[in-house]
Parts: sequence; C-alpha cells; structure tokens
Amino acid sequence: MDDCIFCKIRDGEMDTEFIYEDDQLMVFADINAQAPVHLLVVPKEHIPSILDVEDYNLVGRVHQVAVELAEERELEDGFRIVNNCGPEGGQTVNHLHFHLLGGRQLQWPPG
Ligand code: DGP
Repeated sequence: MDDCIFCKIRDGEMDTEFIYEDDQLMVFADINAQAPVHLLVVPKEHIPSILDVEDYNLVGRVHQVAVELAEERELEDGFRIVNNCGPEGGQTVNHLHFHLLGGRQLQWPPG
C-alpha cells in the first residue's frame, strides 16, 4: 500500500527504530505514547485490520512476542495488549497492529 505509514516504516522510509524484528513482525515505539511502555507489534504484511486475518497463527505469534517484550520490560505488575478495529474501535492506521501498554495503572473501561 503506497500511502500506508506502517508499510513505509517496514520499508525503512521513516527512520523508525525497530525494537524487535523477524520475518513476520516488527515492533517499534508508538509515536503518541499513552503509557511509559507503549509499543506497537505489527505484522509486516499489509493486512488492513483483524477482520482481514486469514492465518490466526499470526495473531498468536503477535501475542507471544508482546508477552516476551512485556517480560523484558519487567511489566510484572501488569500490562495490556490492545487491538483497535475499525472507526468505532478507534483504529486510525489501517494496517493491523497491536498495542502493548504498561508501566502505569491502566483504567477500565477504556473511553
Ligand atoms: P490505532 O489508533 O489503534 O490505529 O493506533 C495507531 C497508532 O499508531 C497511534 O497510537 C499512533 C501510532 N502512529 C501513527 N503514525 C505513526 C508513525 O509514523 N510512527 C510511529 N512510531 N507510530 C505511529
């Protein structure tokens, strides 16, 4: 996708530092951090949203990497993994991604 910001990040056009990378996934800090730890775990393939996922092993792998990063960041008191889907779900970038948030008391319910 030519105009997708996460595809541009994947392709090295944005000078974004990868915290983790493998053949399927990339992880980088959210530009608009909402918590002391706010990382985005992003499949490299341009999948618009979770509604478009065909292989749910990918979603499992996303969670495995997110949990490993939470452990690495010593978020033993808790953290949250969030996927926003569609306009009412608050999705603003139409390239599948999961937020890993932690390092402060998170509130529930979200706004
Ligand atoms: P969502 O609202 O769930 O679609 O989250 C999209 C997130 O992506 C939002 O928290 C801000 C982040 N974001 C948008 N553009 C960029 C960017 O260019 N670089 C980085 N690192 N994060 C971005």
